[in-house]
Order: sequence, then C-alpha cells, then structure tokens
Amino acid sequence: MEKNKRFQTIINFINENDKFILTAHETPDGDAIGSEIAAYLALKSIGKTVKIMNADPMAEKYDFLDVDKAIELFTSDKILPDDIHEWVLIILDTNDINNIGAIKEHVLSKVKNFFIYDHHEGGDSVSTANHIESDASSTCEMLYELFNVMKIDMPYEILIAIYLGIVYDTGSFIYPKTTAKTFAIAEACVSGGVNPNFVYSKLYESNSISSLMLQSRVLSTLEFFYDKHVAVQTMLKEDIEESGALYEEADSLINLPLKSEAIRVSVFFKENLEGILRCSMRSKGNIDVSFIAQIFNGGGHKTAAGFKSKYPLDVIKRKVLDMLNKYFVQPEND
Ligand SMILES: [Mn+2]
Repeated sequence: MEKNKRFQTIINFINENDKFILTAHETPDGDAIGSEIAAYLALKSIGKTVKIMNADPMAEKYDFLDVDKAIELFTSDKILPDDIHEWVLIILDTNDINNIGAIKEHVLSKVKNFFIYDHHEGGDSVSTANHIESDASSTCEMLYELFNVMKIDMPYEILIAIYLGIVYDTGSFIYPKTTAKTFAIAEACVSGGVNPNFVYSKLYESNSISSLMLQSRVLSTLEFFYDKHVAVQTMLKEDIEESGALYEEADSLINLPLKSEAIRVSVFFKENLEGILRCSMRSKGNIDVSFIAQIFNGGGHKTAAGFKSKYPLDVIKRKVLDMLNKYFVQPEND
C-alpha cells in the first residue's frame, strides 16, 4: 500500500500519456544509459511509443545494452516528430534541467509535459511533477522497484541494463548508498540470467588503447595540495586530441587518487573538444564537495559533484582550492 503510493505520481504520468521521449544527463554514464534502456523496454512492453534522445554520445562500452539501437544523439538539425506537442519527456538520473544539454532548449520546450525521475540530492526546488529519492543507490534501482510495483515483466534485457546501472553507480556495491535493497535487486537480476563477470568485463575491461594513453597523460598532471589530502588532475583539449580517446573515456580517472589513503578530495578539471571546462569533485568521509558545485551552478551529491566553469583553468582552480580550505587548514598557534 505504502509502496504503491510512493510511486503513484510517476505511475499516473505513465498511464496518462502514450508517447515518451527519454533523456538523461550530459555525458551519460552507466546509470543514465542503463535507466534509459530499462525504461525504454519497459514502456514499450506496455504499448507505449518511446524514443531515447541524448545531447551527448555514449561510450562504446554501453552499445551492447542498446539492442534496438534506440538511443539517438540529439543534434540541432535533428527532426522531431510532427506531433511533438503530444509527446512527454522523462528526465532520468538528473534533477537539473540545465544538465540535459541541447534537449532542454530543443525538446523540453516543445513537449506537452515532463517528469523527473532521479536519485540525486538538491532536487528540492524542482517544481514540476517529479520523483526523487536521494537515498537510492541509482536511478536503475528506483526503476526496478517501479516496474515491480507496476507488475511489468522484466526480461533479461531489462535486468542487465538495471544491473549495469547499479554496479556503475555503487562502484560495484561499495559506495555509501549501497543497501540490502540494492543487493536484493542485484540478486533478482542475477537470478534472471545476468552474469556479473560479463557486466564487469563490459564496464571495466573494455577500454580502448587510446583511453589508456589518455589516462597516462592525465595522471602525469597530478598535483597535491593541503598536505597531500587533495589531489588535482587536469585534462586539456590536446590530451584528448593527441591520445585519440573520447572525452567520456576520462570519466573514471577522477577515482584513481582516492585509492590512496591520504587523499580526501579528488578534483578533476577537464576540457572538452569545444574548449568547455568542467570541474568534477569526489570526496571521502565527511567532506562535502557539493556546496562548491552549487556555488558555481552545478550539482551532485555530498561526495560526488561537478560544474561547468566560466572561468579559465588557473582562476577556477584557485577558487576551488580556496573553498576546500575549511576542511584542511588548522588554526595556527605559533
Ligand atoms: Mn545515477
């Protein structure tokens, strides 16, 4: 009863509409892609018309999930359905409409309505219909529960998408929001035929040689601050060009410094091929990096947040490091 009530707004939204466009955040990760595929297959199975449109390309390692080749890259010359005003948009894995790239301007503005389904913090101010559970491990975990309540049959193709999203967003079941429920859903996925080693291999053993070259370049930029408690890495446009890797292949490099015990915060400045500079931050323990992201109009969780910088690298680097000051600088007594 209580469980059904919990999902009632999204269930109503699904029941009241027929044509759905699904999207997720920019540089879509494993949970974003897994959510899109799982939701696409589930909505189609109950007779809905469904499209997936993303503002950014996805990493090739996720191709195997998209058996229908349903994920479309949105570009400004993209032709939308003539009856676009009869479609609705579901935004997955972000509660910030500024985080869906060109979809905001070109699709969100034209559809009949939209719904946010997400597990990030900071969505309290979202005024539209939405369903946000900031204690959920992943959007995929929330989708599994939703489809379960809706009694939607979940075949292997849905389960593997959900499992991949959960593995990705929990760092293979170790991040703080990993719960008994997360394991129970993972168990259901494995019981339904998902092979954990296969998913691991797809996620973590499928990188290109170019991405290894990019990793070597980025790691060589490593700098330490605050008595080696803060690590900073930098990737410039030429690192992408000269290694031949894709921008999104740098995604996981921010996690490397945190494997060292002393490092409490890992900061990664990355420039894309258009020269746009993004700052990503990860932290351990009680250090909150989301407040920094919010100051610069970004978003995320306490231990994982980021924003797009309008300042040049040297300026934003100084600003971010200064804001971390409160965690690391002891009052001087001498
Ligand atoms: Mn997620």
